[in-house]
Amino acid sequence: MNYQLENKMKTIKLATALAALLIAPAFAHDQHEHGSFSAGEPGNPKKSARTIEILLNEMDYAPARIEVKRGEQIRFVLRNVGKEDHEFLLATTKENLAHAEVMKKHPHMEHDDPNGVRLAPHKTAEILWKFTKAGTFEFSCLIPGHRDYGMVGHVTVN
Ligand SMILES: [Cu+2]
Repeated sequence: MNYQLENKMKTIKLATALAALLIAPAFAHDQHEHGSFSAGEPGNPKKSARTIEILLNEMDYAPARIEVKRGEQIRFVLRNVGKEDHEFLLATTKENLAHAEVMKKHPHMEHDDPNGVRLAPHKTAEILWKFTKAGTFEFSCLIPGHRDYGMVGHVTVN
């Protein structure tokens, strides 16, 4: 193989590998393999769900502690009744703390993920979530300072 052709082949192989990396998450999403969520998976709107309303305020959640059964689907109705923006990010404590570090550098990061939302004052949002794993998870507001002041709640999945 001459030098030019060999280089071309290398480029093609690299491009193929990159394409596979880009396409893989899209496939995973289509197949509902939400391996990237630490607290379970996005809910299925066609299935029944228990509604839990949670109020977001300076600087807490009400209620701040809930219990669910493994496999249960919850429709979180989130209302920001405070005067500042607040978030509800459902994950493990480990994941939220890592995320908090990123938020220190980018405090205005917007969240519109299946497991989280940022709400302006007086806004309401819903998150449909299926708790597929047993354990203790949390919801937290990672706007710098808010978590430390008390914006963290816990979900126990039995
Ligand atoms: Cu907050």
